[in-house]
Amino acid sequence: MTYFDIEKVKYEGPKSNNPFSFKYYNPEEKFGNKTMSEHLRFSVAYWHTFTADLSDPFGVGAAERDWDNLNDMDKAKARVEAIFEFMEKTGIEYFCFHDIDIAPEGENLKESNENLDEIVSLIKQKMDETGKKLLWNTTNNFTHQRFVHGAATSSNADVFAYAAAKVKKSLEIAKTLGAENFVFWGGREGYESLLNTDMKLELDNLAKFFKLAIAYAKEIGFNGQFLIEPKPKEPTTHQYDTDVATAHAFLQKYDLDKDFKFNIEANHATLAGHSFQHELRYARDNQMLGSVDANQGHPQLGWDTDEFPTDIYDTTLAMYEILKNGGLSSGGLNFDAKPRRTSFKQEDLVLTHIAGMDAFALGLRIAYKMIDDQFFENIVKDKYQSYTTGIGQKIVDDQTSFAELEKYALNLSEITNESDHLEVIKAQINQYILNINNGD
Ligand code: XUL
Ligand code: CO
Repeated sequence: MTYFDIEKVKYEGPKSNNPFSFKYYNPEEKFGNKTMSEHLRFSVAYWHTFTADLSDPFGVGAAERDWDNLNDMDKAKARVEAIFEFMEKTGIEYFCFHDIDIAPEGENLKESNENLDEIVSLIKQKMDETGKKLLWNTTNNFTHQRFVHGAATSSNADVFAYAAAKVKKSLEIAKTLGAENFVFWGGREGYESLLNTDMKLELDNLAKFFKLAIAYAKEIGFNGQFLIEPKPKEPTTHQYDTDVATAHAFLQKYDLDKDFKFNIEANHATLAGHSFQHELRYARDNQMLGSVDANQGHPQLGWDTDEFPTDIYDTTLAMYEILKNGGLSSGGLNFDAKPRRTSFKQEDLVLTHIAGMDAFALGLRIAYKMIDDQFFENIVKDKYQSYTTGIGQKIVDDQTSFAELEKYALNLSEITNESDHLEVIKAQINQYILNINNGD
């Protein structure tokens, strides 16, 4: 059975009119010592692409999928066939999933685990045949009603135990499939209201949960990178892993910061009132940038719309941060993104990924050129040059005191500041975007 009636998607360059071709993503083209494919490490998200039906709070599913009418386990198996064909045709090397994306939940935990075992062995066989790799897996500890008060932060200790059992199974799957990372997104780790919440106990428990997970990973020899995916709200009013800075402080407080990095999602950054670049920069500056959920929000909608990334301004600045980080190491660019409900055909799954891959490929091309020219570096060097000599140098080197600074200030006749010319910088970025050599 064939699910995508197309040839393998090829690079045809920016002048091509073929929607099933790459305009900017040329996988083998080299930038420095890495190919585009090695820089970008694209990944497909099982949940949006093979499990979701495009329902929203106001409407039922709209997606038309070949596996719609199959029963639970047959549907799960068809999806495995479909995702591997999809990765082959799009040239995407990685995939990611939650436990419940790949196999239906049974009547109880034991049955759910049996379903998982059957599908995981099918996935393993497909991975061995095709060489495709698991970027990360994770545990869905938020959809089922048992997680109504949270999972690791639930007020009900039975739920803490159940959530732990599910993560234990997911870690075993990660080990079996050689996952390069393991993600924790605290889907319901937060609160509806502080009026009835013991925030201290909940945060202590969350840290204990992570320590137990680390101990079990060590015990079974799973060496993938642990990642936390911050998000400020939705589904809870307040999510504990609000943003990178908050989650980093939490990790440091509980002495967990050496065991984790961050999986940064663009739409979560904007929900937190930050730019995507801000979250990447904060993580990079603290050696905590692990992986990226590549998507974008909608400027007029205030929720997590998970659109495919097409804004090249954003992808350029994201790729700038990633290149300056020396790449993503074991991480990648995972399309945690879904077609709009109006793009309901199966072929839209391919077309949306092409759009996202091209947007990041273009971002890589532009950011690479900017770094080659030391564009931002020169701007920043000029701006902060007062810290490279005299009193500025002393401040940087911890060689001064308030008394000395007062003496210095008393002797200053006048303070002169320079203009930032920020609008010129923005105009120059436009020039970079418009003048980029598209590999022609
Ligand atoms: C939810 C979200 C999740 C995580 C994995 O907003 O981004 O899909 O990426 O649980
Ligand atoms: Co995500």
